[in-house]
Amino acid sequence: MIRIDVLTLFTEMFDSPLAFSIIKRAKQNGLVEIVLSNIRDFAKDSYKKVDDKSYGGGAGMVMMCQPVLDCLEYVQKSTFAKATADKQDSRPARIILLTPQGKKFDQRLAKELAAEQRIILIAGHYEGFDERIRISAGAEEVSIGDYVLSGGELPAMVIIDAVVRLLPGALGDEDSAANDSFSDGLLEYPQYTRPEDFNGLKVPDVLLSGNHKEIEKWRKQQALEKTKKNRPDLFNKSKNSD
Ligand code: 58G
Repeated sequence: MIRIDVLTLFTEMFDSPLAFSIIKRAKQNGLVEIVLSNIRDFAKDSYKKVDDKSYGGGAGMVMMCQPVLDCLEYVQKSTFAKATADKQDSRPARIILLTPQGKKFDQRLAKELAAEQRIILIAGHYEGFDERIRISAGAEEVSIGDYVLSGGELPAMVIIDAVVRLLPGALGDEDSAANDSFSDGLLEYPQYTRPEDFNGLKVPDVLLSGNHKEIEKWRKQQALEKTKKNRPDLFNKSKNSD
C-alpha cells in the first residue's frame, strides 16, 4: 500500500476532495493511505509563527525552515499510520515541494509516483519557501502548470488524484488507465452515448456500424485532428506528425 503524506497549514482543505469517488474507494480498499500533518503544530513560539520576511527585502513572507523541516522529520520517523504493531515506516519517500518553479507535472510523472512506496507532498503558502527547505529535505520541486496559486494544497490534491487513480485496482476496469489521454502521446477521441440523435446532432454512423476496424481507424483520425488543433506541442512530438 502506497502512503501519501501531506504537510500543510490547512489540513481541512483536503477533507472533501479525498472523501469521494475513486480516492474514497482506494482508501477503503487499502490501496492508499493518506496522512495529513499540520506544519503549524511544529511552530516553536507562542504565536505559532511559520513565516518570516524575505532576506534582501521585497514584498511578502517566506515559509521558515524549522517548522517545515521538523514536521517532515516527524512524519519520516512516524510509525505505519494503520497500526502495524507500531512498527516504524522507514520506506524511502519521494519528497515533493509544490511550487511554480518546479518541473512540470504530467502523466509520465504520475505513473512514476504511482510506483513509489511513499510520497511526501509539502504545500506552502505566502510567497514561497526558504530555499534551505528544498536543500535540507532533498526535495524535488513540482509545478502543476504555469500559474501562481495562493497555496500548494490544490496542486497536492491534483497530484494525489492523478496518482491514486493509477494504482492497480483503483479504477475497477483494469485497462481504463491504459486508454487515458496522453498514454499514446495524443488526446482522446470524441465519445458518444445514447441517444443516437440529440437535437438533430447524430452519433457518427461508423460508431453504430459494428465494424471494429473502421471504428478504430476513425477514432485514431479524430484523436490526431483534435491533438493537432488543441495541442500542437503534443502533436509535433507524437510519431504521427511525420
Ligand atoms: C512563488 C509563489 C513561489 C504551486 C508562491 C512559491 C504552488 C502554483 C503552484 C509560492 C503555488 C503550481 C506559495 C503558494 C507555493 C508558494 C504556493 N502556486 N503551479 N503556490 O503548481
